[in-house]
Amino acid sequence: MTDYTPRKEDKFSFGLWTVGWEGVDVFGTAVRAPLDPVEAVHRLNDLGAAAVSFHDDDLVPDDAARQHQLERFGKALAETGMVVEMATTNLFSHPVFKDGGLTANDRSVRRYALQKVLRNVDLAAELGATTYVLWGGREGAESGGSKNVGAALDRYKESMDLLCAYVREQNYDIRFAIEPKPNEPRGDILLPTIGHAIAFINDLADPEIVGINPEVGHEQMAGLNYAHGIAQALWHGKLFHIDLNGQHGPRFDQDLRFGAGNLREAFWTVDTLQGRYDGFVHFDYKPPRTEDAEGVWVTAAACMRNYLILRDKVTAFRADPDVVEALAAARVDELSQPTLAAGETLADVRAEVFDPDALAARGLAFEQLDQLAMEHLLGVR
Ligand SMILES: [Mn+2]
Repeated sequence: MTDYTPRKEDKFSFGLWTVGWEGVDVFGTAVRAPLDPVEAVHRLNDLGAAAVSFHDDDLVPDDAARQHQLERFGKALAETGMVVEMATTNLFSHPVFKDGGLTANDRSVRRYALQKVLRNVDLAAELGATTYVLWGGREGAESGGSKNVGAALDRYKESMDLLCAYVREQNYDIRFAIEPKPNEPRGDILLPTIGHAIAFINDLADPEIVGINPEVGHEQMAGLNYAHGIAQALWHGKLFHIDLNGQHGPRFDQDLRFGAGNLREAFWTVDTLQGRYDGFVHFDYKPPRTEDAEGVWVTAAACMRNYLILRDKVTAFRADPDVVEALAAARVDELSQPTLAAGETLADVRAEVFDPDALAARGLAFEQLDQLAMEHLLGVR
Protein backbone atom coordinates (compact mmCIF):
# COMPACT_ATOMS: atom_id res chain seq x y z
CA MET A 1 0.00 0.00 0.00
CA THR A 2 1.39 3.36 -0.97
CA ASP A 3 0.85 6.63 0.82
CA TYR A 4 0.10 8.20 -2.59
CA THR A 5 3.01 10.63 -2.35
CA PRO A 6 4.30 11.34 -5.88
CA ARG A 7 7.91 10.41 -6.46
CA LYS A 8 10.29 11.40 -9.25
CA GLU A 9 10.20 7.84 -10.62
CA ASP A 10 6.43 8.19 -11.15
CA LYS A 11 7.41 10.61 -13.97
CA PHE A 12 4.56 13.08 -13.48
CA SER A 13 4.67 16.08 -15.77
CA PHE A 14 2.59 19.24 -16.20
CA GLY A 15 2.27 21.81 -18.96
CA LEU A 16 3.23 25.31 -17.83
CA TRP A 17 -0.08 26.41 -19.37
CA THR A 18 -2.09 24.14 -17.03
CA VAL A 19 -1.22 25.52 -13.59
CA GLY A 20 -0.56 28.83 -15.34
CA TRP A 21 -4.06 29.11 -16.80
CA GLU A 22 -5.47 32.49 -15.80
CA GLY A 23 -9.04 31.41 -16.43
CA VAL A 24 -9.75 33.32 -19.63
CA ASP A 25 -12.60 31.50 -21.38
CA VAL A 26 -15.14 32.22 -24.09
CA PHE A 27 -17.40 34.08 -21.65
CA GLY A 28 -15.05 35.67 -19.16
CA THR A 29 -11.75 37.36 -18.46
CA ALA A 30 -8.85 36.25 -16.28
CA VAL A 31 -9.60 35.29 -12.68
CA ARG A 32 -6.01 34.66 -11.65
CA ALA A 33 -2.75 36.57 -12.05
CA PRO A 34 -0.09 35.33 -14.49
CA LEU A 35 2.10 32.58 -13.01
CA ASP A 36 5.86 32.88 -13.40
CA PRO A 37 7.23 29.66 -15.02
CA VAL A 38 10.01 29.73 -12.41
CA GLU A 39 7.41 29.54 -9.62
CA ALA A 40 5.58 26.79 -11.51
CA VAL A 41 8.76 24.70 -11.64
CA HIS A 42 9.41 25.14 -7.92
CA ARG A 43 5.83 24.48 -6.80
CA LEU A 44 5.46 21.41 -9.04
CA ASN A 45 8.78 20.09 -7.76
CA ASP A 46 7.60 20.57 -4.17
CA LEU A 47 4.49 18.54 -5.00
CA GLY A 48 6.56 15.65 -6.39
CA ALA A 49 6.33 16.17 -10.14
CA ALA A 50 9.37 15.27 -12.24
CA ALA A 51 8.97 17.39 -15.35
CA VAL A 52 7.28 20.23 -17.17
CA SER A 53 6.30 20.92 -20.76
CA PHE A 54 5.69 24.22 -22.53
CA HIS A 55 4.41 26.08 -25.57
CA ASP A 56 6.90 28.60 -26.94
CA ASP A 57 4.61 31.43 -25.85
CA ASP A 58 4.24 30.11 -22.26
CA LEU A 59 7.95 30.28 -21.64
CA VAL A 60 9.18 33.07 -23.89
CA PRO A 61 6.19 35.27 -24.77
CA ASP A 62 8.37 38.30 -25.32
CA ASP A 63 11.37 38.25 -27.66
CA ALA A 64 13.12 41.12 -25.88
CA ALA A 65 13.17 39.18 -22.59
CA ARG A 66 13.92 35.79 -24.20
CA GLN A 67 17.51 35.36 -22.99
CA HIS A 68 16.76 36.59 -19.49
CA GLN A 69 13.69 34.36 -19.20
CA LEU A 70 15.56 31.28 -20.43
CA GLU A 71 18.36 31.88 -17.92
CA ARG A 72 15.90 32.16 -15.01
CA PHE A 73 14.05 29.06 -16.19
CA GLY A 74 17.28 27.07 -16.62
CA LYS A 75 18.32 28.04 -13.10
CA ALA A 76 14.98 26.82 -11.69
CA LEU A 77 15.44 23.47 -13.47
CA ALA A 78 19.00 23.14 -12.16
CA GLU A 79 17.95 24.00 -8.59
CA THR A 80 15.10 21.50 -8.51
CA GLY A 81 16.27 18.67 -10.77
CA MET A 82 13.06 19.10 -12.78
CA VAL A 83 13.39 18.35 -16.50
CA VAL A 84 11.64 19.53 -19.66
CA GLU A 85 10.25 16.39 -21.29
CA MET A 86 7.99 17.85 -23.96
CA ALA A 87 7.53 21.06 -25.89
CA THR A 88 4.97 22.31 -28.39
CA THR A 89 4.15 25.36 -30.47
CA ASN A 90 1.32 27.80 -29.92
CA LEU A 91 -0.20 27.92 -33.40
CA PHE A 92 -3.63 28.99 -32.15
CA SER A 93 -3.66 32.11 -29.93
CA HIS A 94 -2.42 34.85 -32.24
CA PRO A 95 -5.04 36.14 -34.71
CA VAL A 96 -2.66 35.25 -37.57
CA PHE A 97 -3.64 31.61 -36.94
CA LYS A 98 -7.39 32.17 -37.24
CA ASP A 99 -7.47 29.72 -40.17
CA GLY A 100 -4.78 27.44 -38.76
CA GLY A 101 -1.00 27.30 -38.99
CA LEU A 102 0.44 24.44 -41.03
CA THR A 103 -2.80 24.04 -43.02
CA ALA A 104 -3.92 27.67 -43.34
CA ASN A 105 -5.20 28.55 -46.81
CA ASP A 106 -2.89 31.59 -46.76
CA ARG A 107 0.53 30.31 -47.81
CA SER A 108 2.41 33.09 -45.98
CA VAL A 109 0.72 32.07 -42.73
CA ARG A 110 1.85 28.47 -43.30
CA ARG A 111 5.42 29.63 -43.86
CA TYR A 112 5.31 31.76 -40.69
CA ALA A 113 3.86 28.82 -38.72
CA LEU A 114 6.64 26.51 -39.92
CA GLN A 115 9.24 29.11 -38.92
CA LYS A 116 7.66 29.35 -35.44
CA VAL A 117 7.72 25.56 -35.01
CA LEU A 118 11.35 25.30 -36.15
CA ARG A 119 12.49 27.96 -33.72
CA ASN A 120 10.84 26.17 -30.82
CA VAL A 121 12.07 22.73 -31.89
CA ASP A 122 15.59 24.16 -31.52
CA LEU A 123 14.71 25.41 -28.02
CA ALA A 124 13.09 22.06 -27.14
CA ALA A 125 16.31 20.26 -28.14
CA GLU A 126 18.40 22.73 -26.17
CA LEU A 127 16.29 22.15 -23.05
CA GLY A 128 16.41 18.37 -23.44
CA ALA A 129 12.80 17.66 -24.45
CA THR A 130 12.44 14.32 -26.24
CA THR A 131 8.83 14.72 -27.38
CA TYR A 132 7.51 17.51 -29.57
CA VAL A 133 3.72 17.74 -29.66
CA LEU A 134 1.61 19.14 -32.48
CA TRP A 135 -1.93 20.00 -31.48
CA GLY A 136 -3.61 21.53 -34.50
CA GLY A 137 -6.43 23.27 -32.70
CA ARG A 138 -6.97 25.78 -35.49
CA GLU A 139 -6.27 23.33 -38.33
CA GLY A 140 -9.83 22.88 -39.48
CA ALA A 141 -12.94 24.68 -40.67
CA GLU A 142 -16.42 25.86 -39.83
CA SER A 143 -17.86 25.40 -43.32
CA GLY A 144 -17.65 22.84 -46.09
CA GLY A 145 -16.42 24.85 -49.04
CA SER A 146 -13.74 26.81 -47.21
CA LYS A 147 -11.26 23.99 -46.73
CA ASN A 148 -9.99 21.52 -49.30
CA VAL A 149 -9.37 18.68 -46.83
CA GLY A 150 -7.16 16.71 -49.22
CA ALA A 151 -4.96 19.73 -49.89
CA ALA A 152 -4.84 20.52 -46.17
CA LEU A 153 -3.61 16.98 -45.46
CA ASP A 154 -1.02 17.39 -48.23
CA ARG A 155 0.24 20.54 -46.51
CA TYR A 156 0.13 18.88 -43.05
CA LYS A 157 2.22 16.02 -44.46
CA GLU A 158 4.58 18.46 -46.19
CA SER A 159 5.27 20.20 -42.87
CA MET A 160 5.63 16.97 -40.91
CA ASP A 161 8.03 15.56 -43.52
CA LEU A 162 10.13 18.74 -43.39
CA LEU A 163 10.18 18.71 -39.57
CA CYS A 164 11.17 15.04 -39.40
CA ALA A 165 13.97 15.61 -41.90
CA TYR A 166 15.16 18.62 -39.89
CA VAL A 167 15.26 16.69 -36.61
CA ARG A 168 17.21 13.86 -38.29
CA GLU A 169 19.63 16.31 -39.88
CA GLN A 170 20.25 18.06 -36.55
CA ASN A 171 20.59 14.73 -34.73
CA TYR A 172 18.04 15.86 -32.17
CA ASP A 173 16.76 13.18 -29.80
CA ILE A 174 13.18 14.23 -30.50
CA ARG A 175 10.08 12.38 -31.66
CA PHE A 176 6.90 14.12 -32.77
CA ALA A 177 3.49 13.38 -31.29
CA ILE A 178 0.26 14.51 -32.94
CA GLU A 179 -2.60 15.35 -30.58
CA PRO A 180 -6.06 14.63 -32.00
CA LYS A 181 -9.16 16.62 -31.10
CA PRO A 182 -12.57 16.54 -32.81
CA ASN A 183 -13.60 20.22 -32.49
CA GLU A 184 -13.05 23.39 -30.45
CA PRO A 185 -11.77 25.94 -31.19
CA ARG A 186 -12.57 25.12 -34.85
CA GLY A 187 -15.98 23.77 -35.80
CA ASP A 188 -14.25 20.65 -37.10
CA ILE A 189 -10.56 19.94 -36.59
CA LEU A 190 -8.41 17.87 -38.97
CA LEU A 191 -7.10 14.57 -37.54
CA PRO A 192 -10.04 14.51 -35.09
CA THR A 193 -9.39 11.19 -33.35
CA ILE A 194 -6.62 8.73 -32.45
CA GLY A 195 -7.55 6.59 -35.46
CA HIS A 196 -7.45 9.48 -37.95
CA ALA A 197 -4.03 10.56 -36.63
CA ILE A 198 -2.50 7.08 -36.80
CA ALA A 199 -3.75 6.60 -40.36
CA PHE A 200 -2.23 9.96 -41.33
CA ILE A 201 1.13 9.10 -39.73
CA ASN A 202 1.35 5.92 -41.79
CA ASP A 203 1.43 8.07 -44.94
CA LEU A 204 4.32 10.29 -43.80
CA ALA A 205 7.84 10.01 -45.25
CA ASP A 206 9.37 9.12 -41.86
CA PRO A 207 6.58 7.56 -39.77
CA GLU A 208 9.04 5.99 -37.35
CA ILE A 209 9.57 9.23 -35.40
CA VAL A 210 5.93 10.34 -35.40
CA GLY A 211 3.38 9.04 -32.92
CA ILE A 212 0.44 10.43 -31.02
CA ASN A 213 -0.34 12.33 -27.81
CA PRO A 214 -3.96 11.42 -27.11
CA GLU A 215 -5.88 13.43 -24.53
CA VAL A 216 -8.61 11.87 -22.36
CA GLY A 217 -11.13 14.66 -22.85
CA HIS A 218 -10.56 15.00 -26.58
CA GLU A 219 -11.54 11.39 -27.29
CA GLN A 220 -14.45 11.54 -24.86
CA MET A 221 -15.74 14.71 -26.55
CA ALA A 222 -16.17 12.48 -29.60
CA GLY A 223 -17.96 9.86 -27.48
CA LEU A 224 -15.02 7.48 -27.80
CA ASN A 225 -13.46 5.13 -25.25
CA TYR A 226 -10.05 6.58 -24.28
CA ALA A 227 -8.73 3.36 -22.77
CA HIS A 228 -9.52 1.48 -25.99
CA GLY A 229 -7.94 4.32 -28.00
CA ILE A 230 -4.63 4.19 -26.17
CA ALA A 231 -4.69 0.39 -26.29
CA GLN A 232 -4.86 0.61 -30.08
CA ALA A 233 -2.13 3.28 -30.13
CA LEU A 234 0.08 0.93 -28.09
CA TRP A 235 -0.71 -1.90 -30.51
CA HIS A 236 0.58 0.29 -33.37
CA GLY A 237 3.63 1.35 -31.31
CA LYS A 238 2.39 4.93 -31.53
CA LEU A 239 1.68 5.95 -27.94
CA PHE A 240 4.58 8.40 -27.69
CA HIS A 241 3.03 10.60 -24.99
CA ILE A 242 -0.26 11.09 -23.09
CA ASP A 243 -2.38 14.01 -21.92
CA LEU A 244 -4.44 13.03 -18.89
CA ASN A 245 -7.41 15.04 -17.66
CA GLY A 246 -11.13 14.63 -16.94
CA GLN A 247 -14.27 15.10 -19.02
CA HIS A 248 -18.02 14.49 -18.65
CA GLY A 249 -18.89 12.99 -22.03
CA PRO A 250 -19.52 14.79 -25.31
CA ARG A 251 -19.69 18.52 -24.60
CA PHE A 252 -17.23 21.43 -24.54
CA ASP A 253 -13.61 20.65 -23.61
CA GLN A 254 -13.74 20.65 -19.80
CA ASP A 255 -10.08 19.92 -19.00
CA LEU A 256 -10.95 18.75 -15.47
CA ARG A 257 -8.25 17.33 -13.23
CA PHE A 258 -7.42 13.65 -13.86
CA GLY A 259 -9.95 11.36 -12.17
CA ALA A 260 -12.81 13.85 -12.37
CA GLY A 261 -15.45 13.21 -15.02
CA ASN A 262 -15.50 9.60 -16.24
CA LEU A 263 -13.85 7.86 -13.27
CA ARG A 264 -14.44 4.32 -14.55
CA GLU A 265 -12.64 5.13 -17.78
CA ALA A 266 -9.81 6.67 -15.74
CA PHE A 267 -9.51 3.31 -13.94
CA TRP A 268 -9.25 1.40 -17.24
CA THR A 269 -6.87 4.03 -18.59
CA VAL A 270 -4.41 3.45 -15.76
CA ASP A 271 -4.94 -0.31 -16.14
CA THR A 272 -4.07 -0.05 -19.85
CA LEU A 273 -0.95 2.03 -19.19
CA GLN A 274 0.39 -0.20 -16.39
CA GLY A 275 3.42 -2.10 -17.65
CA ARG A 276 2.85 -1.01 -21.25
CA TYR A 277 3.75 2.69 -21.23
CA ASP A 278 6.93 4.00 -19.64
CA GLY A 279 6.85 7.62 -20.84
CA PHE A 280 6.01 10.67 -18.76
CA VAL A 281 2.54 10.77 -17.21
CA HIS A 282 1.58 14.20 -18.43
CA PHE A 283 -1.41 16.20 -17.22
CA ASP A 284 -3.10 18.67 -19.52
CA TYR A 285 -5.98 20.14 -17.55
CA LYS A 286 -7.23 23.50 -16.37
CA PRO A 287 -7.72 24.39 -12.69
CA PRO A 288 -11.33 25.67 -12.71
CA ARG A 289 -11.94 29.43 -12.62
CA THR A 290 -13.43 29.07 -9.13
CA GLU A 291 -9.98 28.39 -7.65
CA ASP A 292 -7.59 31.05 -6.40
CA ALA A 293 -3.80 30.91 -6.76
CA GLU A 294 -3.45 28.35 -3.94
CA GLY A 295 -6.39 26.28 -5.19
CA VAL A 296 -4.40 25.69 -8.38
CA TRP A 297 -1.88 23.59 -6.44
CA VAL A 298 -4.66 21.58 -4.82
CA THR A 299 -5.78 20.51 -8.30
CA ALA A 300 -2.24 19.73 -9.48
CA ALA A 301 -1.59 17.57 -6.41
CA ALA A 302 -4.96 15.86 -6.96
CA CYS A 303 -4.10 14.86 -10.56
CA MET A 304 -1.05 12.94 -9.31
CA ARG A 305 -2.76 11.57 -6.20
CA ASN A 306 -5.69 10.27 -8.25
CA TYR A 307 -3.30 8.57 -10.66
CA LEU A 308 -1.48 6.87 -7.77
CA ILE A 309 -4.74 5.81 -6.09
CA LEU A 310 -5.99 4.35 -9.38
CA ARG A 311 -2.65 2.61 -9.95
CA ASP A 312 -3.03 1.02 -6.53
CA LYS A 313 -6.63 0.01 -7.35
CA VAL A 314 -5.78 -1.62 -10.68
CA THR A 315 -2.83 -3.44 -9.13
CA ALA A 316 -5.11 -4.81 -6.39
CA PHE A 317 -7.75 -5.70 -9.00
CA ARG A 318 -5.27 -7.69 -11.10
CA ALA A 319 -3.88 -9.47 -8.01
CA ASP A 320 -7.29 -10.43 -6.58
CA PRO A 321 -7.80 -14.26 -6.83
CA ASP A 322 -11.52 -13.70 -7.47
CA VAL A 323 -10.58 -11.51 -10.45
CA VAL A 324 -8.20 -14.17 -11.76
CA GLU A 325 -11.07 -16.63 -11.58
CA ALA A 326 -13.52 -14.21 -13.20
CA LEU A 327 -11.07 -13.50 -16.04
CA ALA A 328 -10.84 -17.23 -16.72
CA ALA A 329 -14.64 -17.58 -16.67
CA ALA A 330 -14.83 -14.69 -19.12
CA ARG A 331 -12.33 -16.44 -21.43
CA VAL A 332 -10.22 -13.28 -21.58
CA ASP A 333 -6.96 -15.19 -21.99
CA GLU A 334 -8.45 -17.32 -24.75
CA LEU A 335 -8.50 -14.25 -27.01
CA SER A 336 -4.69 -14.34 -27.02
CA GLN A 337 -4.75 -17.77 -28.64
CA PRO A 338 -4.51 -17.60 -32.44
CA THR A 339 -7.74 -18.65 -34.13
CA LEU A 340 -5.83 -21.22 -36.18
CA ALA A 341 -3.31 -23.41 -34.34
CA ALA A 342 0.26 -23.70 -35.67
CA GLY A 343 0.30 -25.78 -38.83
CA GLU A 344 -3.46 -25.62 -39.34
CA THR A 345 -5.00 -24.34 -42.55
CA LEU A 346 -8.42 -23.02 -43.49
CA ALA A 347 -9.25 -26.59 -44.55
CA ASP A 348 -9.06 -27.63 -40.89
CA VAL A 349 -11.57 -24.93 -39.97
CA ARG A 350 -13.86 -25.99 -42.81
CA ALA A 351 -13.68 -29.62 -41.65
CA GLU A 352 -14.53 -28.92 -38.01
CA VAL A 353 -18.08 -29.67 -36.89
CA PHE A 354 -19.60 -26.91 -34.72
CA ASP A 355 -22.76 -26.81 -32.64
CA PRO A 356 -23.69 -23.08 -32.79
CA ASP A 357 -26.61 -23.54 -30.38
CA ALA A 358 -24.36 -25.11 -27.77
CA LEU A 359 -21.78 -22.33 -28.24
CA ALA A 360 -24.51 -19.72 -27.98
CA ALA A 361 -25.70 -21.21 -24.70
CA ARG A 362 -22.38 -20.41 -22.99
CA GLY A 363 -22.53 -17.29 -20.84
CA LEU A 364 -19.44 -15.10 -20.71
CA ALA A 365 -19.80 -13.84 -17.14
CA PHE A 366 -18.51 -10.38 -18.03
CA GLU A 367 -20.79 -8.76 -15.46
CA GLN A 368 -19.19 -10.66 -12.58
CA LEU A 369 -15.77 -9.44 -13.75
CA ASP A 370 -16.95 -5.86 -14.13
CA GLN A 371 -18.63 -5.87 -10.73
CA LEU A 372 -15.29 -6.88 -9.18
CA ALA A 373 -13.65 -3.93 -10.94
CA MET A 374 -16.42 -1.67 -9.67
CA GLU A 375 -15.96 -2.90 -6.11
CA HIS A 376 -12.21 -2.32 -6.24
CA LEU A 377 -12.86 1.17 -7.55
CA LEU A 378 -15.46 1.84 -4.86
CA GLY A 379 -13.03 0.67 -2.19
CA VAL A 380 -15.03 -2.19 -0.72
CA ARG A 381 -12.57 -4.94 -1.71
MN1 LIG B 1 -3.64 18.41 -24.68
